[in-house]
Amino acid sequence: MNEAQLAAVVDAVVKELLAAGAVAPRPAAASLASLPSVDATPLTPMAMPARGPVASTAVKPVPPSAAQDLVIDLPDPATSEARYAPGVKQPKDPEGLQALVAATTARIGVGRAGPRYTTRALLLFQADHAVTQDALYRAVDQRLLDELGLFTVQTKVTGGKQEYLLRPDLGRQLSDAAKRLITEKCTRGPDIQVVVGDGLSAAAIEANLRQMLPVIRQGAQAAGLTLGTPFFVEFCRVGVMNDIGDLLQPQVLILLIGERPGLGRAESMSAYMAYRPKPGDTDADRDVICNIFEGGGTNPLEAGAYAIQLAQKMRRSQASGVKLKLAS
Ligand code: B12
Repeated sequence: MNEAQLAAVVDAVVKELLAAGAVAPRPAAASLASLPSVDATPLTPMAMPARGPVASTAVKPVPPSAAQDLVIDLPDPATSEARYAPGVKQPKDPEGLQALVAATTARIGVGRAGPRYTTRALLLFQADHAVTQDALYRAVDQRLLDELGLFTVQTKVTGGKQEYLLRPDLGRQLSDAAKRLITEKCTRGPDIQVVVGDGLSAAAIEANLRQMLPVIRQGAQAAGLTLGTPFFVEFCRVGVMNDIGDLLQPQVLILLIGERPGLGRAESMSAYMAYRPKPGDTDADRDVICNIFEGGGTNPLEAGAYAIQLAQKMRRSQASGVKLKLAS
């Protein structure tokens, strides 16, 4: 197919789209410079060379056509208004659909274009996925750790986040250097030991730690409990509690850790807790206060107070996890 034939096909498709109302024609007077740059991607990549400097070298310009009069200008799909607007065209029960969509954060009623997602639904998915990836792959802000006086140790993960994701077993063990530093800096046998771990979301730690840690500190003080020196574990999994318990012998260990982010929700932190954790313990020996975040989850201030209550309960019952349930 030569360029003229290609341009003819493009023109035919564009005319069909315009006739069907699937895209809006650009006002005749508008210049190319007035195009909103990112959102207004021309529909036909084949027509693009005519607009850029590349055209003069590689590909001959496509003659002026209906394709060049197009503007596809989608509003930001991530605003809450757009996010919860049903995408189904001509629903049988619009109010019912609106109520369903408003009742859940799940992606329902997103509509479709033929057998595919609409561009709006796809862009929203990609935007939310980007938030997730960002929270997962980046490190917790060092300034926050400094501000809260936390020193950092690492697990046996040495190959960055990629290895962390592929080898959960390494994230459950402290490195030898970490063991030495913890032994050197921390007091043994406190009533409560707080540890912070990046886990699966740096954003979760950044969003909640500044609020929750002081409440735990104050709560422990008010309850007359000794608090060990808190520290930060990079590349951390929940199972690292066993190694820390073995080293420091706290009565109760509280691990504040970033939860696996959901699409578009990355600020959720958990407090995993255990009574006298030791090698060989499993999740059946632990409890978790989950979904700690402001605006819909467990508020970090309340979570801090609750963690202290739970710690006292564990100390009284000398148990955690399933054993604590059975004891109470
Ligand atoms: C991933 C996940 C799982 C995975 C864990 C596998 C893995 N290797 O990652 C699977 C599918 C096995 C799982 C199972 C269960 N889970 Co789960 N899980 C989650 C989820 C989605 C993310 C957890 C996370 O990000 N952890 C942080 C990362 C860094 O930790 P990790 O070291 O990589 O993984 C450990 C933890 O995830 C831990 N874990 C996972 N679930 C639970 C539940 C409890 C009670 C405990 C103590 C530990 C624990 O197990 C992993 C291995 O040690 C959370 C949702 C949330 N909002 O947190 C629910 C969540 C923690 N799970 C929950 C529950 C109830 C369970 C089960 C008890 C369900 C059941 N009835 O069988 C089991 C218990 C499993 C166990 N480990 O003993 C609840 C806890 C509610 C509560 N407050 O007690 C949550 C909050 C989901 C919810 N909203 O209901 N879970």
